[in-house]
Amino acid sequence: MTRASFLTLILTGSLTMPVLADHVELPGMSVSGVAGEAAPYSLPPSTLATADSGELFKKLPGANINQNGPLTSLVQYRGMYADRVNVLVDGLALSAAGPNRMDSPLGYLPSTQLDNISIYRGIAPVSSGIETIGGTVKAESRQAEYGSSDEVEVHGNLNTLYATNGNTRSVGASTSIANQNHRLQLSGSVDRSHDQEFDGGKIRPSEADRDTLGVAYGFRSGQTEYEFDLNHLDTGETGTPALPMDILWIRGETLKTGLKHQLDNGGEITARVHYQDVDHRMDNYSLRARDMMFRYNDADVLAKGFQLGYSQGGWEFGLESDSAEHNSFISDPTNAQFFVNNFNEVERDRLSAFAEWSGELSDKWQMQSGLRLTHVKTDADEVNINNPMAPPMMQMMVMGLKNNFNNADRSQEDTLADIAFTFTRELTTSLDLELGFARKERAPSYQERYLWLPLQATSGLADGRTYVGNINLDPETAHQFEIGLDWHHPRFAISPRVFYHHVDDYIQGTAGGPNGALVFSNVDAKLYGFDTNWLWSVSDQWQLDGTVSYVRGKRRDADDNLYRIAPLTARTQLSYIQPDWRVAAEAVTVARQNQVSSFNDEEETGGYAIFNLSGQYNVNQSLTVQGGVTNLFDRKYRDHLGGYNQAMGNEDIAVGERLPGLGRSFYVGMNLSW
Ligand SMILES: [Cu+2]
Repeated sequence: MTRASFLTLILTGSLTMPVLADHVELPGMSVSGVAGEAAPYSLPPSTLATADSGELFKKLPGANINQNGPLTSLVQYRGMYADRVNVLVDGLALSAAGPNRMDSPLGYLPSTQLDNISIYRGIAPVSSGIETIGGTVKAESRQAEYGSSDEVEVHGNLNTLYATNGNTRSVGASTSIANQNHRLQLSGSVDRSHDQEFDGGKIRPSEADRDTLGVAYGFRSGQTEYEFDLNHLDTGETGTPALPMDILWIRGETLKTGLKHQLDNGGEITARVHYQDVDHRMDNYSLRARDMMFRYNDADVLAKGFQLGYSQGGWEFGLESDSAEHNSFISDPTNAQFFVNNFNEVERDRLSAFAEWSGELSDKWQMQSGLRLTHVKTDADEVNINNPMAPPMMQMMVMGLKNNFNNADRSQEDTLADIAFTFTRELTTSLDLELGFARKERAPSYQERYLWLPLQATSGLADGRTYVGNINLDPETAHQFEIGLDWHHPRFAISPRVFYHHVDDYIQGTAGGPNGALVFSNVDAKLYGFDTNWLWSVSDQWQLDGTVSYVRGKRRDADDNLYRIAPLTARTQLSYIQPDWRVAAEAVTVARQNQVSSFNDEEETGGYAIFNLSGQYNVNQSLTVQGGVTNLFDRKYRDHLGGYNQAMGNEDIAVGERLPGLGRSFYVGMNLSW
């Protein structure tokens, strides 16, 4: 048993078996030959208090969430977020229809359908994806398994959640028929909630509405397996108070199909194609008080790609390609003359190949090493605007921007080279050392390059500033260094990591754009910090566990901090565990964040602590009931990553004020499987 599965087992022990039965076996795990934690690292499923899978991601070391709305969780890992983190949902790097990532990757996977969420701690292997400068996160939905014989088996799962805050109602269900050769699964989910509350009023708009539907089919015979997956997402009216508009809908399909074939020489061949087609409409007046102007924005994405892979022994090779085409068109329902081509047929195509090796250098040292080369090609069509109501000076400025953009050479190509080395050395039977070095690159996003008119279409930055793009941006290049320990005893485990990222050509807004806008520019930055998880089995029934995460992000070429960096955060949980039930009390303690970005006019936030209680009871083999309370003392706090209110007409929160965190919420749920 590896060390991570040991951690997992004692954390989940109550669900299936008495706790100590597992870690009495401990000495066995040190000779399993796998030093270090399992990668990627995940936590066992815990009680669900919201419909948002991001809540579970936050429990991982170094992990946090930039929250722009109840279903718009953007992953932050060690201070890097949005386009910098490679988030895979069931293995796929999803493209976003929304130019502000209202359809964030985790928004495609409701918590009632989530099987697990994991992170490659530290340096993500090059095999984990294209553009992994900020790491790779994997979120996986529940999948039906094959049967064990020709006999047809029927299985299923029903997951429900009710939470008082926002009157949240969520259901996720799946059912499958399978034998040893076929598996067919149907799944669906429904999420509904009203405006969320805090001590002092309501966060408006923060209602949510989302349905999903999925069908998955698998066939295996001999050494070949074939898979087909089709998922439909239908997000309805959902608030995003940190952004200038709210979601009216996000609708579309993601399809993927693939083959896996084991060769007689021990190798494995994989092939996969995917297709994603998502439409999105947002506006600035249906869910919030109207601004001076009515605005619609219709956006869409059409993405497709393929992956080919070959692995044998410790070697893995891959060739993959994807392309995404984005549109965003702004109109005015009260003025048929008005329109803006915000993004017109913007394309971002990637072609990438990698080779990776992992294995033992000696009986003490292990290594994983890889090289990935990527070619990124971006382009955009000409834009137009018609705004007859604008003052003449404004018209002139806008015409100048339009003509500059249309006359520019908008086709750009970047070549990225990623190199990663991680070494693990066994120091003693209970202590391993981990070292990592990498060079990782990211090409500019389409917003950073092709946002031609000062707007807030910034992949979800949500700082309230308008930005303009810069066609000639260079890719970001990070040199990453990491050192860590994995210390594991029968009753105690801790895995601290220290990291330093030296980023050249880091892309952020700098002053100097038209009309006070920030211009996306290449600057120099560094990010450093530490994070750890830890676990202490105090007795057979009592267990303490937690994480501590710290990151500092600074400019190197100017005296400023990076924007929207998570403050020092510790999560500490005390559990009382019995074979059939467990209860836990969790403290989330967050320090003040006074290292803020002056370029973004970022406001400081104060420190706070919130307390959560949870409980789980296994009624029998197939039914688990759960419940709890989050923010027990109804503490009013401001999440530093929560963004600023941009919705007018809420007497409880002023425009420009940092959005409050959620107030107290009681929740109950159950998980039934058959
Ligand atoms: Cu949107």
